[in-house]
Amino acid sequence: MTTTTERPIEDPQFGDLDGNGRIELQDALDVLTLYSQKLLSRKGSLSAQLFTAADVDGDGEITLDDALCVLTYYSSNTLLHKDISWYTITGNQNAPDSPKRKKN
Ligand SMILES: [Ca+2]
Ligand SMILES: [Ca+2]
Repeated sequence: MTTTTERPIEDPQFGDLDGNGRIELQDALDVLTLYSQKLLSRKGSLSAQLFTAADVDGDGEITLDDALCVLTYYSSNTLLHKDISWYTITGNQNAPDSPKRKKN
């Protein structure tokens, strides 16, 4: 599979859009950027992998809610050192820590 990304995004993971292994403020900003690009109809070269990484609540769209979820994850886990799962924040059954997914 060939990828055409504007930025050197190595391997975007769920909520970790720049693929650096950490959920940080930058990842929330990246979701916001994708959201604003969508508003401007500049869909461009958004790969399926990046879309899945950005659509953390799994409703099939990249919206402000997704950015807020990433921000919540970042502030809860990184800043406040709580242990809050993606599933708790987003209710997304396809989240990597969803109990449904762990069964498989
Ligand atoms: Ca990151
Ligand atoms: Ca979404």
